[in-house]
Amino acid sequence: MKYIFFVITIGAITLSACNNSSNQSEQSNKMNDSSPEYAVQKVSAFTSPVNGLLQIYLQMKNAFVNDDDKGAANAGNEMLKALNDFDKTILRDEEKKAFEDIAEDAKEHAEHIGMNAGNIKHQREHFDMLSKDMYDMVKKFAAGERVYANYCPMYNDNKGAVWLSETKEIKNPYFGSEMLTCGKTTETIQ
Ligand SMILES: [Cu+2]
Repeated sequence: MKYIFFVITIGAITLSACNNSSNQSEQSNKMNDSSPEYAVQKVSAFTSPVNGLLQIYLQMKNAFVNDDDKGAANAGNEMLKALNDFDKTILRDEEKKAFEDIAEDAKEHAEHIGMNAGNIKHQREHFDMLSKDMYDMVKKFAAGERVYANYCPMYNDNKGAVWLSETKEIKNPYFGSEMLTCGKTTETIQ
């Protein structure tokens, strides 16, 4: 119940994040009545407080899969904004600290991804860290939907790296077209 206000805030953020891609035609059809109040009505109420952040993360992940540095940078900027705008007043006191710890770290990585279009190698280094943060986030606060933790054993000189995905199908965001199917699913997070 306490999550409903969250969802409304995050829903608005998510919708604005999606506007430049798939929602565009839908948006423009409803230009006249698509006030934020109208838009959030469409977001299902009882989902996770961090689902909006997850959606932006998944957009970013898919940009990296497509070797799209600019798309990743856009998502990085959206992520930074969403983290800054996140309404923590809905969280219980004991949750606030945990959220802030993760969010502070995530902001730095989101920011660096946002300002490094043209240097996808460096963006991916931050994506590695941001993925760890998002993993902690969905483990702590629940994702609001099923996500998979996928693992690439080769990234970062074989140190390995995890990413979250909406699908079990391996499409590697750390290597993109260079090694698209490298990796395996290590955990299903409900
Ligand atoms: Cu950096």
